[in-house]
Amino acid sequence: MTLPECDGVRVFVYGTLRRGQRNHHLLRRATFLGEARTRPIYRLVDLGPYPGLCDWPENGFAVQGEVWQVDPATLALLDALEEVPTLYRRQSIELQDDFGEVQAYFYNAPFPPGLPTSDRWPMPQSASDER
Ligand code: PCA
Repeated sequence: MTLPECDGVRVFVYGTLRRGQRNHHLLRRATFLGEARTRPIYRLVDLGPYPGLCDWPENGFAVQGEVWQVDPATLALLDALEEVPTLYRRQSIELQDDFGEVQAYFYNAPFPPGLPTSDRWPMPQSASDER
């Protein structure tokens, strides 16, 4: 019998945990399973140094990220980094690709109004920002 908790869980990362981003080293014991996109029912809100994933059932975006198989010790590190359950909560996310049960860190605190949203992070510079 396989006990899923012994293998850890699959986590969809979309922000500072992605390859090339500043917290990625925390995934050094994790296994990369592939790039993925969510169903278009979420958005990333740009909080500056990091993004926040939130439900956006109407006019949502297919958010880009990566799926990793994460062992329980690493998961505990990630939960501490993301200040679960205060700043973020970890819950199931719906992807377009079939990775089975996958969880992600959803932003759990109130957003200041008027922040930009996107399907990816870092967000592409808007045309008006280009110099
Ligand atoms: N780190 C987590 C959640 C937001 C963040 O910056 C991630 O990369 O998925």
